[in-house]
Amino acid sequence: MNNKKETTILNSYLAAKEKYSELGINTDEVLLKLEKIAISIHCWQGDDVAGFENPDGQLTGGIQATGNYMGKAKTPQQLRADIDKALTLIPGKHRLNLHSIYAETNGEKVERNKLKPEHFQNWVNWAKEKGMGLDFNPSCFSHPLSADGLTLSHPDKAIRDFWIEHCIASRKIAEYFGKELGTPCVTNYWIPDGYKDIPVDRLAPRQRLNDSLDQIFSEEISPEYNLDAVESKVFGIGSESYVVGSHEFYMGYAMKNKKLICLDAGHFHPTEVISDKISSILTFTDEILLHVSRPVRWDSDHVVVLNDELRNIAEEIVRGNFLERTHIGLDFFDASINRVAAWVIGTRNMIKALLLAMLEPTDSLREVEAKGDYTSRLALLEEYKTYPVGAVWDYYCMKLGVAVGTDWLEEVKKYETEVLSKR
Ligand code: RNT
Ligand code: ZN
Repeated sequence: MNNKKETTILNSYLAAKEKYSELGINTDEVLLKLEKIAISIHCWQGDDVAGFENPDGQLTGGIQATGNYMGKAKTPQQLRADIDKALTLIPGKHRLNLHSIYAETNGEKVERNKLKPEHFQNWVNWAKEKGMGLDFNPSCFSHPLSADGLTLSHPDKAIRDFWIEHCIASRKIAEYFGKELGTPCVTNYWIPDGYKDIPVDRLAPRQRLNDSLDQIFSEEISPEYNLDAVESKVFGIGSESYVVGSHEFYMGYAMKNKKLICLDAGHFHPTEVISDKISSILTFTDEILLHVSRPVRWDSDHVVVLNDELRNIAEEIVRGNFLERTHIGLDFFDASINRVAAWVIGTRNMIKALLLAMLEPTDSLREVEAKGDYTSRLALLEEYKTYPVGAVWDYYCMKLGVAVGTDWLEEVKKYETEVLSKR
């Protein structure tokens, strides 16, 4: 960046700083706080949730990545290179969220219930080098034993046991991540189980799932190394009429068994939002996991944009003082655009939303609200929307040595020409 550009960014920042200080906000302090927030970036945006077990296999489980953009990562080396590229364009230090299908088995066929920490050693080494934490997910989809859409709730005990063993193996891998990297791994359990058409027995599959989860979690693992989260869903492709792991099911399970609830933004009815659920759940539990995503008409997992719901999610976390108790994970996969750009856009938006929330004079707004002055509440909230957050954001990127404004796009385009287009 040339000096002139730098000076402009700095001057704009100083003007913005002044403006926010009138509201009692110290932007320097906000940026130091923002730098400490680690977003859990999902590895699966890089290869359309394919993994390395069977990269050309079909993605099943009722989730879909649509599009056929060139340059998809096909090997662990390519995927890591793409994530590395994305990370250089995202300010701050973050985490990587892996799925068990990203194991590296050296060409050997290792069944999912036999996976071991050693199959993730390259990922651990990679994370260590960067001082990053890892999060994890057992993969209960895209597998012959999940072909009929049932896994942990399957009526066949042998199939259920396979998936229980897979989840137990995954939990051990997660524990290893936590030990090696010095930060607890959040392990998230999502299963596709459900029925396309109207079931007769809604209870038995849920009882079986309850029992399977109890078996998976029967061994104590220190929360210093691993935290378990369970993710509900309202419907999936092929499970339109019934989902075993519904919201109520996992709410009950998590409360009773002291697990984290994972709220995915795309897993509720179309007008239902997760932002409103955070404060309710955190009234009763210590921590929560979010899968920040963007559903468009259905659970489509579009790249996260800076829309009202993203802002509301960030506001809830910041206003409620929940930053320490919320694990912010991303969950989207768009195969129709440059995948590195997708990561950069979505993650930068998540951080921007947090910045916006942190620049709000919440205490004074709370006072206005407590007095019943809803006129001022609305008026002020609307005015603050056009405060100069952009200047603070640009300065933050510059300060952390990351491309400012649209500059990152040029770098992604260059990477596309030099690397992605040659795959
Ligand atoms: C599926 C869930 C789940 C997956 C990932 C790949 O609807 O959202 O979290 O997207 O685990
Ligand atoms: Zn999810």
